[in-house]
Amino acid sequence: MKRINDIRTAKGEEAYAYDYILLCNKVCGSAHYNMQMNIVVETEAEYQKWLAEQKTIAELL
Ligand SMILES: [Cu+2]
Repeated sequence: MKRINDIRTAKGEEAYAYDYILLCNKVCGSAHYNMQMNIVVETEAEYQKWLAEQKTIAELL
């Protein structure tokens, strides 16, 4: 997305902003009405950086 937005910005066009929401598609329980998550779209490098910063369960205990 960065490449596309760099091109759009160079053209003087507004950058795209993606905001996806994941919704549960089954009536799975009492909290189903509020089962949603924000999906973040990143590059592989950004994901690997985020992953390296996460703690393991053992580190959290
Ligand atoms: Cu659900």
